[in-house]
Amino acid sequence: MRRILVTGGAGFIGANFVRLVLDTSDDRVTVLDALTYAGNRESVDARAKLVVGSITDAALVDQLVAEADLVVHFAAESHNDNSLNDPSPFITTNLVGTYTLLEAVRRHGVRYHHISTDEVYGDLELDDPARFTEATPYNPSSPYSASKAGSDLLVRAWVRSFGVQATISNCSNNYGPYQHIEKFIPRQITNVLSGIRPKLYGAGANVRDWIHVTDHNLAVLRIIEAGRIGETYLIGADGEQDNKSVVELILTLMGQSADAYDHVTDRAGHDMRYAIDSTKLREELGWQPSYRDFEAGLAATIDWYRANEAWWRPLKAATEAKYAKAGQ
Ligand code: NAD
Ligand code: TDX
Repeated sequence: MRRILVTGGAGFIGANFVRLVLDTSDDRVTVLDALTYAGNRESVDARAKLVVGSITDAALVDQLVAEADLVVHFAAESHNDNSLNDPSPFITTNLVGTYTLLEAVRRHGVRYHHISTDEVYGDLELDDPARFTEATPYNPSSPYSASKAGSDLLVRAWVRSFGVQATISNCSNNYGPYQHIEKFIPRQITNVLSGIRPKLYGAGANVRDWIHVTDHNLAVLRIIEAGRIGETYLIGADGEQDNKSVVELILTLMGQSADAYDHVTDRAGHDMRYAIDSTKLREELGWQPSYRDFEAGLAATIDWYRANEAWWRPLKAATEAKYAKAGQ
């Protein structure tokens, strides 16, 4: 039995992680989450203890880390579009928040796992045969990805300079239940369920490397179990799809005409393509994705949003109003 502190456990990936841990172990979980616009109390499994507070609150973080055997750090400002409108909370939460956690795990000698993104590597051309590996140089494009890149570098420095017992994972785009409806896939599903046409940025040629959230979290558990301290592991499931194909598939699965969507203003600085080579994770730690059929995973995700309208409906009007202001 471990005592795990999960930051950001009321958000999309963290909430799924908490469920997975509680379903598959006798570990005890405390969630530290500020319940920003992206956090939802109802996403937190009732078997976990929820502490509402910020990862930038050094006194609170110190107390919670002192009571933990392991910290898994998901909390972040996570949406690129928001970081273009106002970078400030991205700097505070993603950089100062990570720093605050690192200082606490350093003081208390607690094992730490850092959740990050493939966006730290910048983007690839559509026809580039290369994929991101652990050796790819950092080259972030947006305030969001720059703040995540900075947080990763803080972790590496705290390992090297202070001997903090940490691992890092950089994962590709996740989909699945409990994802905030500002994000691409749930935005389009809930648009269709609301009688709104899906919105595709620009031509929709941009490629994302999709992975089911459960596969991401199983990889994180495997890295915590067997990953080498100080190492970075890339997590990806060979799921490259262009945005236009994803919108068309959502519409088809939901019984609509595949072309019933609108092209809207493109994102500033929009990364063209992300692609992960997860050979290190697969060969060193024996991880493999269990969701290999994107269409089936997407259909199950659509079913989840249909069945859980009470969870997302209160967010819909405000989320769309924010996009409308940006012409998106
Ligand atoms: P999310 O926005 O759904 O959830 C973030 C959670 O963090 C929310 O519950 C929010 O309330 C909480 N939070 C924000 N600021 C906080 C603060 N100062 N103190 C405490 N809690 C705070 O994000 P997500 O999609 O679940 O992403 C989780 C992590 O995974 C992030 O670190 C993100 O960078 C990373 N990641 C996400 C993806 C993806 O596709 N969503 C892919 C790779 C990596
Ligand atoms: O309405 C939309 N229409 C659209 O075409 C939205 C919201 C997005 N898009 C495009 C932009 C991207 O090319 O879809 C793609 C996916 O967009 P997001 O869901 O905003 O994800 P992305 O910017 O790729 O970042 C995601 O993956 C990496 C997460 O939000 C990050 O937290 C993670 O680090």
